[in-house]
Amino acid sequence: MAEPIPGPKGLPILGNILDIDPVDAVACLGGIAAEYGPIFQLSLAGQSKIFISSRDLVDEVSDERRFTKQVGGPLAQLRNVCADSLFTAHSDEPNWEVAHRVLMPAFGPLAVRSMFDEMHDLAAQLVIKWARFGPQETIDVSSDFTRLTLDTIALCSMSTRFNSFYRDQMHPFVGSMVSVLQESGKRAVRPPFVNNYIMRGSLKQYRTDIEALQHIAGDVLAERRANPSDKKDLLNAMINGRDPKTGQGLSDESILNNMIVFLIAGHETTSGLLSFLFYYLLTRPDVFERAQHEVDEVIGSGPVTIEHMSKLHYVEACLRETLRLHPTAPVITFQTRSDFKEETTTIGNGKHQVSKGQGIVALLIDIQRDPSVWGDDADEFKAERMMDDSFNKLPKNSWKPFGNGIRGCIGRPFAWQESLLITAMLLQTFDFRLQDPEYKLKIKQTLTIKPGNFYMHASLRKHID
Ligand code: MNH
Repeated sequence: MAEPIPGPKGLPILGNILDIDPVDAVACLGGIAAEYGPIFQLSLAGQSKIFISSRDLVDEVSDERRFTKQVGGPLAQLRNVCADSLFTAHSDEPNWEVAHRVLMPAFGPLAVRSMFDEMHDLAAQLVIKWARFGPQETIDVSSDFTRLTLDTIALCSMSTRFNSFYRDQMHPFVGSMVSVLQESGKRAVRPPFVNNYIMRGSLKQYRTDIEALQHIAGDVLAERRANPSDKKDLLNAMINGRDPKTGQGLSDESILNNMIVFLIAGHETTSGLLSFLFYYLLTRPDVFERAQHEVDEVIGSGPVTIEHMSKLHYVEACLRETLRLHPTAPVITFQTRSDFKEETTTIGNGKHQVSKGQGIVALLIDIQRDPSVWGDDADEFKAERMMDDSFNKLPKNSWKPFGNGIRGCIGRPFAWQESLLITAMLLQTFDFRLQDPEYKLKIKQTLTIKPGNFYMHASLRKHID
């Protein structure tokens, strides 16, 4: 017989909204999981959500014959910005399939290799900035990594230079994007009547920011149409690509929506990954030494090239372990497929019933620290468990920072190459120290997570002249 799913009692109308601290919602949800167990239920903004936090449960909902991605919460709000883009489309929307097939080759390993020189150009800008700063200047780690990842996705996806390293104020796109993301997060936990009738000031600003994003993307597209090039970037892939199955191309609207989505999905997650990685490198001298030693062995003091990328095995293990402890996109949400025949199905080995359309939120931080997979030292950073041999033997669905199946991250090879490259260049060039040797990791959350108030110093290594 089905057992009810436990959870804290909510208040009428607002449901459990007061149980969630928006500044660090994920930690709060982890706290509720510690009290109620690996599956619990909450009512948020009038909707019931199931939360899961064990590997076995996420393994069940990862079955794509029964379940698929649910576009709910903040993602559903993001549809106000980019409609049925790759990231925000429901799985049964026709534009998702078409965009997926058109864009897969453009994000494939070969295409990403061809972006190496542009990635290198921007990575070098960061290296030069920190070198000119000198060892006394304070580096705001996440902020400079955000400049890097944002400029990289803008250059590689639409051949536009945001030049973030040369401005105090970020490019206007960034301001509007940050506001839109924050507001989408807030709207997701407010009832619709509050969003649309009470918060009129916020709504007006939200609309202004959305228009600004569409306008900037629209200018880039118009410029490319006026000056066509044969460059193999993502914008040209969207303009010229045809779906091999239907022969369809992407409409201009769809191109704009996806351009905005690449910039949104393609920078904060990678910037957070690099920031958390540096937190571990700086607080674990043994890890730093081994990673820097590998860079010295593989690359030496010459230029970093594409051929080096597949040889940095320990650095790669550190990136994987960082994403295990701090999946920078901390939740993914599932529901039963729209073409699933039954009205209900079960999870928890037949124990709990879920009905069609019920949202199931996978708490990746807790899932990826499940002691039944990782042992009692699950909370510790141990890159050894992520070296190729062990990584390839992990139980399936125990490490999923890039999401699930066909709705998983299309930008993974892109993010990986970008992260390996900048890490190699930084370790080759600098030694680092924390600004505050007593720094304790704080998590700052928007839609993604990153370390809060994390500052460091960089000094040129002795052998570099
Ligand atoms: Mn990315 C989907 C994590 C880098 C573009 N990405 C996802 C999902 C996760 C994710 C998790 C699934 C979301 C969901 O189920 O709702 N992404 C990451 C992480 C990094 C990352 C942890 C970096 C580290 N992503 C990137 C980059 C790009 C990108 C870089 C673009 C260049 N991601 C996407 C897109 C999707 C996605 C687009 C949606 C794919 C789809 O649904 O078809």
